[in-house]
Amino acid sequence: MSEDYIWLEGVPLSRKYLTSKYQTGEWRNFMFKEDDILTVSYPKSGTHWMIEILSLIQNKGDPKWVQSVPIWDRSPWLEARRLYEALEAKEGPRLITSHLPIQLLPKSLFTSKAKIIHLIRDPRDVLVSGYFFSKICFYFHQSASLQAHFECFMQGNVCYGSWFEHTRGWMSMKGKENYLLLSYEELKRDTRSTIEKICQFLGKNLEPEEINSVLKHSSFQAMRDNKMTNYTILDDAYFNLNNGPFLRKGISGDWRNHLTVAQAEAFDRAFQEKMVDLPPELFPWE
Ligand code: PPS
Repeated sequence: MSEDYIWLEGVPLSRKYLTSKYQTGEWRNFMFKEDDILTVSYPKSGTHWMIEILSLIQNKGDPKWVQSVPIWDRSPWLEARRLYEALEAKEGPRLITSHLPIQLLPKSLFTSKAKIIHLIRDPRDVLVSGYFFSKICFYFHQSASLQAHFECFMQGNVCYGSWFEHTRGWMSMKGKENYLLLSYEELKRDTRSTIEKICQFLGKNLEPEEINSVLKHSSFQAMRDNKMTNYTILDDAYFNLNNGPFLRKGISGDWRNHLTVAQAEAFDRAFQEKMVDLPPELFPWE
């Protein structure tokens, strides 16, 4: 597995995704601007859903942009070399994405007023989603079994490192006015209210019918059908979509269909141990 990753400050990152000089963390020279909107998330937390929503909010619900420009060009990942170069040339307000843990972000983020949306998801669903993702994405190490993936995940030996550390790190921003913490679960449970919360955070006023359009075009089915979002336009060097679609199930609680009782219990113990000092209401799942 180790050949799939480079380790930066103890965090495993995909060698293939970063490529050449970015393996030393070149993106840390990036200059954030006041009107940037950064989505940060541990992989498989609903990042693409958030980007689709933000892309639609930026256009007051008009789907033209999401239907004509690939999602990775609309909100480039900071740590992906090709996308980083495109980012620097972009006019504001820029949408930017990152799966990096907080300590690997550029210093300029913390002195700017750029808005940060931190999206979290039940880590058991993240784990299961990541296991299936590793079968279709060449950037991620593919474990031989769910049990093997479970062990790697619990040890933080997966792309972007420990979910626990990643989540704690970004949550340390809580209370800052340019930081919004959201969960996949609340987005699922009450999508409209969560979209309204995002609009309020961004200072965007959308009419009810514009919100309806955001809802419609960011639905699971709409995103699955949108070739600018579902990765079907990329060549086979990145994904093997014969092993499954990029948008897999889009539900909360799928871990119940995959984790054994022993795995679920081991997970609960680890969660208690590592997150015990944080208020339970930050984690809105059962
Ligand atoms: S990535 O590749 O790490 O950036 O993945 P990420 O986008 O963070 O997360 C992928 C999971 O989000 C689900 N998804 C959605 N769920 C509900 N509604 C919408 N619109 C939606 N869009 C993406 C996607 O299906 C992945 O979850 P799983 O559980 O694998 O289905």
